[in-house]
Amino acid sequence: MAKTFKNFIGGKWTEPLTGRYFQNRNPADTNDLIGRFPDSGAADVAAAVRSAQAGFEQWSRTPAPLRGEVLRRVGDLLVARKDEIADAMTREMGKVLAETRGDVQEGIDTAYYAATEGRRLFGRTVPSELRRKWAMTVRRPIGVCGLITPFNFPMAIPTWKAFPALLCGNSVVLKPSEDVPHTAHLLVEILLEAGVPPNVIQLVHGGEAAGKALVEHPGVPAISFTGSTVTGSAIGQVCGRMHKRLSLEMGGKNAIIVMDDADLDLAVDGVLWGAFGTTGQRCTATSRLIVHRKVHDKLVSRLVAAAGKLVLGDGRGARTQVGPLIHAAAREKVEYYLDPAVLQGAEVACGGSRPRGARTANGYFYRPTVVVGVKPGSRLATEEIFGPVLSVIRVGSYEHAAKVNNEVKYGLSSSIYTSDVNLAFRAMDDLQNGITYVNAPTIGAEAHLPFGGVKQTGNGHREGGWEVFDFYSETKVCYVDYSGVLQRAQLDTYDV
Ligand code: UN1
Repeated sequence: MAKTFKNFIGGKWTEPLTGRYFQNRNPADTNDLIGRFPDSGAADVAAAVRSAQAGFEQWSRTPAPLRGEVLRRVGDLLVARKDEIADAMTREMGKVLAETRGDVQEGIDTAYYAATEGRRLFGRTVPSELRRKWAMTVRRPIGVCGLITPFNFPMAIPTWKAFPALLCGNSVVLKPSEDVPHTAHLLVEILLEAGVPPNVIQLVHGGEAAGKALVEHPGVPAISFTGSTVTGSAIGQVCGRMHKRLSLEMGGKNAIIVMDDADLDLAVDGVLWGAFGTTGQRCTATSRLIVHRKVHDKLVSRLVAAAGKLVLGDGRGARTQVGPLIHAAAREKVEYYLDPAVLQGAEVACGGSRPRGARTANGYFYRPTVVVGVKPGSRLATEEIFGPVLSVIRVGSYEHAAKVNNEVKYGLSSSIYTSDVNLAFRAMDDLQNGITYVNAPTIGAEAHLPFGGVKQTGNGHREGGWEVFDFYSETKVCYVDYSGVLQRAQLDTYDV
């Protein structure tokens, strides 16, 4: 009998007021039922927000260095339980164990980075234009933060949002993806064990109804969302109307450019990892390969040979290199894009079908796929697929490659493989993305640098690094006039 999980609301594990639950199954073997999780509604969210408001009163007054200490303990607990948590993550999300361990590591890095920020969280002291007057800024917490997270990084992304939010003194309501509720459950257990006061963290499981109620709740002044651009715009409209602070991290159509002077061995390894790691289900995944015609055929034939050898299976298997897609709809989306009508004349060079064989029969597997002859501007070249599909576009020059890279509506990450240092620097100037890699694939962002994209990938905010603390805090300005007389800014002047 699979376990029935609860929400964490009001300082205790609680059943949903809706009385409804959804099933969480292993995408590598749908016969494996992991558990039943609450399908929460607006009343559950309202209870969570009430509790988080009480938590905010306490936590916002806790000194930031102490909040940092709690997060350091969170990091320590994640270190101690890394393998066990990674195993649970692979079971519900599908990617291979090495990758879920990396996902937990990203959470650990985020915890330790936030912990040290508790002893910084700098404001500024600035000279006043008047005598005997100080001017300075301090950072104040905002209130209850509503965090809505996706399935593909079940640990890293909730930590990217929750840890800086908590460090800044906010309380949190987390609504994780229904595809990975178990990881969120484990994370909240760890936060509580580390000493986050019970009202400060709330976990509300569920789908669209719970997410919508959180976004629309007037007691939640800040929302952070990672997911599709379509959902992000719907959230943006509500937040705009309600004057909420909003951080959006959305789609990508990331490209690796391979120039004719590139180290091709390095490029093959990079493209394979970028395109098929996490079964292509990263916002940062390499979904386009823009390759110089002089090396096109050689690179494609090596890629096709290597992609065909990748071992598919349960991510917990020792030999597995590529796990399943997250659910049936994700695989159907991949299949839709590989339909001849959508391919628009492009050609499937490898993959293009579900694997055969008993090992993959009960999961949402799809073979790593390389499509050649993709035309710039076509659907395969411009739309996010979020699966193991690489679209190859042939170009004749760096200028053309940069143009193709930029002619999509997304702008998360990009990459160039070249041995020409001048070209590498030109690419860093020209490519319209939040992140550009040189001689490395489009994935692999580190927790202590800002993460995010331009154009329709985001809305100007960044996660990670030092910039995320701006999102989760209000800047307050304090003026102290100790002259003892009325000094009127902009009106009173003094001799030098
Ligand atoms: C995501 O896909 O939403 O750079 C996050 C990377 C990871 C994070 C990806 N460190 O691929």
